Amino acid sequence: AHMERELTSQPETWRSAAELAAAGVPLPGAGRRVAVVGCGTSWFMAQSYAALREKAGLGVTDAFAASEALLGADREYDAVVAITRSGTTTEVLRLLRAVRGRVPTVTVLGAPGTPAAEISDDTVQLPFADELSVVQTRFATSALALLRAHLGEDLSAAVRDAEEALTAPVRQEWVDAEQFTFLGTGWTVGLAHEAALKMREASQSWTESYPAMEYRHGPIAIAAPGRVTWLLGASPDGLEAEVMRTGARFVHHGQRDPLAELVLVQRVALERARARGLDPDAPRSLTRSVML
Ligand code: F1P
Repeated sequence: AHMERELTSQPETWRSAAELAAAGVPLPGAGRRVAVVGCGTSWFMAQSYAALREKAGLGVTDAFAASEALLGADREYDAVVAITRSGTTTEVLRLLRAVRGRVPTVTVLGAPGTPAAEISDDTVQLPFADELSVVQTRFATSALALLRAHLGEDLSAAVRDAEEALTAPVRQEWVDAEQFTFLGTGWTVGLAHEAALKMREASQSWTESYPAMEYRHGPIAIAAPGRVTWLLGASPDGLEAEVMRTGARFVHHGQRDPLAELVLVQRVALERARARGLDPDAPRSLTRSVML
């Protein structure tokens, strides 16, 4: 019941995240070149933040999987921001040790007192969003909510939409669907990857995810009746018609904040786990923190 309880608390934890951002947090300001890193869910949140920070005009922002970060000596970043719920993920620690002292500021978004926090110059803690579950929900979304608020966004509509997403119907055709492909553009590409990961982790579902326009360059070949193509965020011209021609179901709630739409997908993942007799709190082959 951890995952269900934690995902249900998201409107509240996003509100806390917005308050924390308003109170002031040590995150890189305008004009600084930033590399944002993480693993799994945290990497996807890094991708969303990178797209938002660049769009907000704050400066070059690149997201990397911690294991594949291109942070060689000839890459001049002013700051590294690592997102990590556990603060113990092997690849994140390796990366932080490698850049410490070379990159001027290393900031960790995560729990206090962890190995990652010890290697950092600054830590931004989200104690109200900590989790017991293996599968991340509120920590990740609250971290992104905090980052959005720090970029100056008003999150009140997103919080309202999240409340609505917690009571919206989970359609039986989503619970029964054979396959899902999640799509996004700009900052919602990271959310699409996260939506797909949630469904795999919690419910062993076959899911894929792509930038929306990339989907047309090959992946659409598997779209078919009984399968779902689910778009988060803005809809590119012509995409819906193209998906409809395949017979796949197209899902797009254009009025809802995309981060709140992710809450609905988390609920679909939970329902699919239940329908398959799986315990979403004991996902196959996963641990709360991945360490070598
Ligand atoms: C990142 C992560 C999660 C994943 C799994 C293992 O952890 O890869 O995204 O769902 O639970 O850990 P962290 O560095 O944010 O603690």
